[in-house]
Amino acid sequence: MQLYFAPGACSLAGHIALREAGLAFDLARVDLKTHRTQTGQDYLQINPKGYVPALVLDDGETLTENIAVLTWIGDHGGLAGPAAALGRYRLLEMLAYISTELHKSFKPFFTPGAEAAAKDQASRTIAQRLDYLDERLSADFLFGAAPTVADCYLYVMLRWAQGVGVNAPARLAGLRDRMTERPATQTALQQEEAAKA
Ligand SMILES: N[C@@H](CCC(=O)N[C@@H](CS)C(=O)NCC(=O)O)C(=O)O
Repeated sequence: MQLYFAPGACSLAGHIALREAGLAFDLARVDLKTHRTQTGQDYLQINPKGYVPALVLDDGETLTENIAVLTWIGDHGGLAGPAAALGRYRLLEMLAYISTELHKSFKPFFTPGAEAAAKDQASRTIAQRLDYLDERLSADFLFGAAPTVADCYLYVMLRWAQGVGVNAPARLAGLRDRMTERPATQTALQQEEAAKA
């Protein structure tokens, strides 16, 4: 299995989740400007959408989109989702919220030449969406005492928020710090940092 990633990008969520799950995988770094991997592969042949993540499974199938990649890792890596009756749907609901409402709100920060007003508006939107999650957080992680793939994704968003100067509300800051301390996260961060060199 191979995870195509760019250091610090949203693919970090899948990277941490794969480590949390203890699944065997290789990493392939993608240059998002040239669409080449570090071994010179044309990334557009792997994911014609051009963006990360892409997860190439052992049978050769390629999965893209964070929601699909993370759901697959959760299902195959024994990362328990929420136990309640609607558990699987609650997890998908959360992944969709993080992907389509939170992740997408960062767009002005990654758009060259975006105006300051667009970034200010984006910061307010991100803060509102983090507040929504913070008010509902009642345990160490989104669905209880152990992290799910949704926590891995939220963690990346919380790192980005820090990077663009949006303060995480207290409970979410605690979740971010707990995720940072986990060995899976530490290894993933070190590997992605080393891949920049
Ligand atoms: N809808 C996609 C979005 C993925 C995405 O935004 N990837 C970014 C990195 S966080 C990327 O590769 N951007 C480069 C590009 O769009 O060319 C998903 O959820 O997987």
